[in-house]
Amino acid sequence: MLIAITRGVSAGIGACELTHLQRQPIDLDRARAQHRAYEEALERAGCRVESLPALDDLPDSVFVEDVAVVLDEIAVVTRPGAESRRPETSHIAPVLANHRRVTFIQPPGTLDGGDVLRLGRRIFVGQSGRSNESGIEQLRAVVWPYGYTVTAVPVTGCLHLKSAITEAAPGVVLVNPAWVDAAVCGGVSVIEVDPSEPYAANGLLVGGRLIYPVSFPRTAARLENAGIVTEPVDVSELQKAEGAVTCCSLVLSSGG
Ligand code: CIR
Repeated sequence: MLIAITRGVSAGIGACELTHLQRQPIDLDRARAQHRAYEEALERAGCRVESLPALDDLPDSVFVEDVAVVLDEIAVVTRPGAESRRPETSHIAPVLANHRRVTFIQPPGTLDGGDVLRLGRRIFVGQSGRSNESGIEQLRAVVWPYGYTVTAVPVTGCLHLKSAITEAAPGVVLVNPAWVDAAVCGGVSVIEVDPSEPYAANGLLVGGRLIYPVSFPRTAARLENAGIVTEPVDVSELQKAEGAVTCCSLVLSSGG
C-alpha cells in the first residue's frame, strides 16, 4: 500500500519563492481545484492520500516534497535552502513520525527534497542553489547504513535536480540535457524532453503510472512513443509558483 502525503494550497501562494520565473497572478480557486485533481490522480495510481490542511502563512507549503526525503527505512526532514520555507519542516515532522523514524538535516546544511532523485538504492542529489555540500553529506551519513549510495550532481539553469531529471518508468529517465547530464545516472535508458518544453522533465512515477502535466504535449508524445502511458494532470497554476508534479506529494510505502 502506498501513502501520498499532500498539503492544501496556501492562501498566500501568490507570495511564493521564485528563482527562474517572473511573478504572475495565481488563481487560488483554480490552483486548489487542480491540486484536488492531482490528489485524485494519486488515488487512481493506488495511493491512500493523507491530505494535510493548508498553511496560509507559508506560501510554498503545498510543495511538501521539499521538506523531507522518505525512504522505506527512515524519514529525513530537510533544511530547505530558502529561509522562508524552513518553518514548513516543523509541520511535516510530526506527520512523518506516524510512519517512520525521523531524523533532521542540521545547520549549516541545506537540502530540498526536489533535489533528491532515488533510483533503487542509488540516490542522486542536485548541487543547486538550494542544497549544499553539508546537506548532501548529512544525507549520505544517514542513508549509507541502509545500503544507499549518494552521488552529488551538478545542475545549472533550473531550480532543482528533479526540474531536470526524473524517473519516467523503471530503468528510464526523462531529462532536459541542457540542465543536467543524464550520464551521471548510468545504466538507465534516457528520454529527452522536446527542446521547446524545457520544464517537461518532471513526471511523478507512482504505482506504475506516470502522473504528468498536460502542458507538455510534445514530450508526452515522446513518452508515449516509448510505450510510457501518462496520467495527465493540469497543474498550470502551481507551475506559476515554479512547482511541478513531484513536488506536491511525499509518497511512501505503508509497509516500510
Ligand atoms: C520554491 O521556490 O521553493 C517554490 N516556489 C517551488 C518549489 C518547487 N518544488 C519542487 O519542484 N520540488
